[in-house]
Amino acid sequence: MSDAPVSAPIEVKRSGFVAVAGRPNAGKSTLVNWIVGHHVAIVSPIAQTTRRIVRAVARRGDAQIIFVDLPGSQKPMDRMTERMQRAVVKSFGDVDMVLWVIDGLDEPGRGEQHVADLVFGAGVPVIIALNKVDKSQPTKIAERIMQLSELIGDREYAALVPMSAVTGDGVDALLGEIATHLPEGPAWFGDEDVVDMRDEERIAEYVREATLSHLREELPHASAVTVDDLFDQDGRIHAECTIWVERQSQVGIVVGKGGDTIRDIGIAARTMIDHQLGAPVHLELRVKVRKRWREDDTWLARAGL
Ligand SMILES: Nc1nc2c(ncn2[C@@H]2O[C@H](COP(=O)(O)OP(=O)(O)O)[C@@H](O)[C@H]2O)c(=O)[nH]1
Ligand SMILES: [Mg+2]
Repeated sequence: MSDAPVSAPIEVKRSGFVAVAGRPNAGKSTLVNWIVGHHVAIVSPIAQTTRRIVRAVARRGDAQIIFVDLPGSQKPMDRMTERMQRAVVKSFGDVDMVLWVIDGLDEPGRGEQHVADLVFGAGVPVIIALNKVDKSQPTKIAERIMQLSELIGDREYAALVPMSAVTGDGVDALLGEIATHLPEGPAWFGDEDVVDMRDEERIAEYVREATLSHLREELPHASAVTVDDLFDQDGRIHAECTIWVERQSQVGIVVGKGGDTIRDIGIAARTMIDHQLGAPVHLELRVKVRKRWREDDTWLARAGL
């Protein structure tokens, strides 16, 4: 046995909930995944990938940071997005800080102004992450910062950090800023906790991500995933899920020729679930039609959306 002193874990002295806000596609979920080092939040190039709020726990020195990954902030277009936006605004009331993620590749316009009004209305410190600098030139980044400061006006923010959620550039500096601006507080989660979400929700999310990566056009928006049955069978997760679509014609697209597409979705989802939940999974997928589910409050509530 070695005599080397075992360093005691650093005690948590500061902690807090940080709302990760921004427009759809800014890279919020990618950033949260990078920071916690796990694929806790699903990601895709399609706007509105994030429908469920994910809480992910990270540690930086004596600070415990709980990221609240939110759906993108935008004008609602149906009952579902309206419910999502309500949940986003409500979340702002329960956090210690807002991390405003901005897509540095987009010229900030009215959508970003809408988000600015929301984040500065939260009444907590705001930290700005100017994302996607891996795809941007330094002069372009400087120009973006100028445009943003114009948009922000005399509203105060705690820090602005250019970064990339894909390469990790600037993420360390960003974490430093977040930790510095957190209030004193206890650890809300254990050190081994990474994600605060039920297995059922996580499985639904992974199936949804697999679905998104195999479907195009209007289908990603028209589809949703629910877990109908979930139990443990001799150390194996048994999950039965439904992929919901809005029209009969969409069933065929999800199923694919000879069942090809749904089989590929199943394989992708199973790999992800095995890996992230740390147990082999037996996954059964089916496709069902529910007309106008995006407008059906009762159904949305039952589906957890
Ligand atoms: N080049 C580049 N792409 C990024 C970066 N961060 C996110 N993306 C991409 O942007 C898209 C949206 O990311 P996502 O995390 O789902 O955005 P969210 O809607 O804000 O959660 C995905 O295709 C990501 O791969 C980044 O730093 N650089
Ligand atoms: Mg997201």
